[in-house]
Amino acid sequence: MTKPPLTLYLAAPRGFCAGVDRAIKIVEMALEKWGAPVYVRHEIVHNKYVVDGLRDKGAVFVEELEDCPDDRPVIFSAHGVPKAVPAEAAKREMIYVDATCPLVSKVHIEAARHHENGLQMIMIGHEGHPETVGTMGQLPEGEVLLVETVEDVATVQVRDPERLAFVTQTTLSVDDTIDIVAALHARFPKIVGPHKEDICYATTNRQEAVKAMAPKCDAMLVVGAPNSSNSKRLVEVGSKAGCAYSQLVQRAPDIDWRALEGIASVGITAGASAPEELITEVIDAFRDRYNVTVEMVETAVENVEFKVPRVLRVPA
Ligand code: 0CJ
Ligand code: F3S
Repeated sequence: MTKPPLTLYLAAPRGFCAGVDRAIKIVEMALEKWGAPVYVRHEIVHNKYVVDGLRDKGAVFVEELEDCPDDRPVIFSAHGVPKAVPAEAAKREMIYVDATCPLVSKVHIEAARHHENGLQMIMIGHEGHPETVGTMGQLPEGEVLLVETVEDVATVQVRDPERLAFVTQTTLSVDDTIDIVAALHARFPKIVGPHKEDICYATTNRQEAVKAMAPKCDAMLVVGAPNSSNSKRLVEVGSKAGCAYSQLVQRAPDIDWRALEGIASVGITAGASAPEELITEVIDAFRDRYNVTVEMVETAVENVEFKVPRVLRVPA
């Protein structure tokens, strides 16, 4: 039987960012240095395949520090943790390694600096997301107000409109955030903050590639997990940029082949926490069913790398 032709557009950049790469390396190197079990507070990155692979090597994933014993090392996930978490680990004299992405730590430092200058903080982020919880948890309760939408900006109750600063989650939609920042500046002309927002290079680049790719595609698949903020944003960006069928898939078996009937082109990308193996698995599933021609849609070249913490670079 002859297979139907299909153009497969592959976004670049896609998949792992420097912070995810570093966080996974931290767990692997900790296992080498200290042996199993090494505890990890929260999924190191939001990907089941990555987490399962590390669990097989001896990592134990827990949600809270209180679920860890005192005498085993613990690693904090790439998304960051409230200040109380390392403080508690230190109090319990635990060995801990912070795998918070350096670009998230940078936001933590900014928030602390504004607070020291007496400014009340507004965070643009998603309620309950670990990065938002971690960044808000850098400052005392009530010092960081959360806004998720332009509508929230209209109703947020601040202490003093003249003494405000803002930070953002690193994985937001670039376009939605422009509107929220504009609303903040309009309501609070004195508010201080980053030049634009705190969205990281990886989030920005993956959204740009999707914008370039989406208008060419009959359908778009984003390889990523349902709890991955940056992956979900790529699905939204795909729909908004003109690809009506834009879907998140964790792995090849999730592809809804019936929904793809009659298509001639598919765009594929992946969130920052999705390993390339899973992208290859999805591409191979298309090759099984179609006569595939692959075309790259490259909008940026990345060469960012982050060092692992010193404790893992020196011999035991
Ligand atoms: O929060 C981060 C520093 C991004 C980590 C990588 O992506 P992921 O999917 O684990 O996390 P998000 O839900 O934040 O996108
Ligand atoms: Fe860091 Fe951005 Fe990746 S904040 S973990 S480089 S998605």
